[in-house]
Amino acid sequence: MSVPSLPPSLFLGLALLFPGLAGAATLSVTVNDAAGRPLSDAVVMLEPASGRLPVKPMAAVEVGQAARQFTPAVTVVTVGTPVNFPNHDTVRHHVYSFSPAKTFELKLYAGVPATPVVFDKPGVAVLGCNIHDQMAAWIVVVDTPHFARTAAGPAQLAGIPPGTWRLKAWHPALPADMAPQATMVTVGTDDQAATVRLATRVTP
Ligand SMILES: [Cu+2]
Repeated sequence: MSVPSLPPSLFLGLALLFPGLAGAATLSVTVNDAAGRPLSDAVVMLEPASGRLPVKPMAAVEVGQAARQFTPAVTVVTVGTPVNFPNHDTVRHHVYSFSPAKTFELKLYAGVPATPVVFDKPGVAVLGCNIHDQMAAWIVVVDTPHFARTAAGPAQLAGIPPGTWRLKAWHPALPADMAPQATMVTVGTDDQAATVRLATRVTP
């Protein structure tokens, strides 16, 4: 018995299942410091040149405290995301942010605060602890579904439709309260790479 060949209509059906992927490209973004060295923990995002794309709040995001440090130090969330701040230490912490992106205070507490903090505006919230001056963390709130971060290699922004985009990049080494730095990029149908140099603080 011979194997029947697939009807052409099946192939058409498979193509229609993924219309959003047709022609979408991956943009690899390297973020360098002022001296041209690549930065890890940089946050990159793509916004449309005009208008905005719908975003969904993320679920189950945590910025914990352990060994008197925030963990992780840098967190990226979409607008509207609730964030929990569980304290895993035996000492109490007093977590706050005075940043315009989100001003809040979780007064001296142990364990898990009863309600999460909702990050409802785009921007960067700088976190501190009133008790432990060395504790610092950053929550980057993005108003786009296209975001990524650098690690050992470039940040990978996948599934980007062709067009002109505003590429924004941010890193904790930028001067305090400096907004993400923007540049325009044109994305085609092929994968491509971009490099952003940030005016980071000079480190000795
Ligand atoms: Cu503390």
